[in-house]
Amino acid sequence: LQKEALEAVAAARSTDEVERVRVRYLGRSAELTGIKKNIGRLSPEERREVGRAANLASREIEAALKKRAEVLAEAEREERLRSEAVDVTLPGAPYPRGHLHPTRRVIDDVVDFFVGLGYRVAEGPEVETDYHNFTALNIPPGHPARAMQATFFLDEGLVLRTHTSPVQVRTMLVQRPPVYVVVPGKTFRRDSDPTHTPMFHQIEGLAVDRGITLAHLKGTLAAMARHVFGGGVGIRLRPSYFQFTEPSVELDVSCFLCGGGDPDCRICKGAGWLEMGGAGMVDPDVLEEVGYDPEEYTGFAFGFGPDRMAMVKYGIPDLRLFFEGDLRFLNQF
Ligand code: FA5
Repeated sequence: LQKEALEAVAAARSTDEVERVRVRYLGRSAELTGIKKNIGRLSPEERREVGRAANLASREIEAALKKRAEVLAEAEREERLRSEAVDVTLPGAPYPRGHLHPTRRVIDDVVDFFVGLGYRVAEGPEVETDYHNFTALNIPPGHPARAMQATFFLDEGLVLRTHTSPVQVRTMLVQRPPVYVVVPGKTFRRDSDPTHTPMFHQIEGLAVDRGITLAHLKGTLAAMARHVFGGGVGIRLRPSYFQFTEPSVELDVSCFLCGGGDPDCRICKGAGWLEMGGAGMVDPDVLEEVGYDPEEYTGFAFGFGPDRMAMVKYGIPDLRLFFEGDLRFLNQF
C-alpha cells in the first residue's frame, strides 16, 4: 500500500493532483485510515505491530506528499511568472483614439461663444412637466400649437420635452433679472425623415434685462453665426410665429459655401440661405407667468438645432447618419 502511494505521489504532475493523492491515501475514507480505525479489534501483539507499520507508512506518505507539493508549487510559480511576464521592449499596440461627434462640436462651439459673452450654462430635465413644456410658454391645454410638436406623452402630465424652451421658464422661476443663459440639451419629437430625428438637440438662449431690444437679438445672432460658420456669413431674420415670443422670427444664415445662386450647392441648393432656428422677444405673458414685470424688463430668446447646424457645416445630407453609430461615417470628423 505504501509503495503504491509513493508511486502515485511521484507520478503527480500538479499540486492539485498531489492533493487528490493525499485524499486517496490519507483521507477519511482511505484504506490506511480504515486500518488504523479498526486496530482496536486486533490482538495486543498484532495491534502493536500493525500500529507501528501504519504510522510509519502514514509518515512516509505524508513526507513524500509534502516534498512533491513543494517541488510542483515552485514549478507552477515559475511557469506563471513566465507566462505573465511582460516584454517591455515590444512595440505598444495602438489604442484607437476617439473624437467628438459633429453635433457635439457645434454645441461646444456655440456654448463657448455665449460663455464668452458672459452667459451662464443652464440645464433642465429631459422628462418635463406639461406645465413647463407648454402651459407656462403660453400654450394652454387644448391649444392647436401642441399638435405641431409631435409629442411623446408619458404618464401623469409628463412629456419628453419637445424643445429646450421649458428651461427658460425654470430659469426665470428661480432667478431675478438680469438673466443671461444658454441651454444645450436633448429634445424629442415623433419625427423621422432626412432632416428630422426622434431625438435631436437644441440650444436655447435667453437674455432678460432692462432695455433689451430686437436689435440686441440680431447683433447677438449675427456674431454667433460668424463664430460658428466663419467670418463671411450674414444672417437674415424672417417674420415667424411662436406662442412664447412676440414678435417672432426665423433665423437664416447665408450659405457660406456658395454664397447663393449655385443650384448644385450641396448645402443650400442655390437658395443662398440656411434655416437655423427660431427666436423672438419674450412674450410679456411669459414674463408675467414667472413673476417678472414686463413694464420693467424685456428679453429675447432663441432656439437652434445644432444637429441641423452640423449638417450644414459639414455638408451631411441625412441627419439620421448622426445617430446610427456607424464608424465609417463618424471617423470622418
Ligand atoms: C422651437 O422648438 C422653439 N422652441 C424655438 C424657439 C426658442 C423660438 C426660443 C423662439 C424662442 P422649432 O420647432 O422651429 O422651434 O424648432 C427649432 C429648431 O429645432 C428647428 O429649426 C430645427 O433646427 C430643430 N428641429 C426641430 N425638430 C427637429 C427634428 N425632429 N430633428 C432635428 N432637428 C429638429
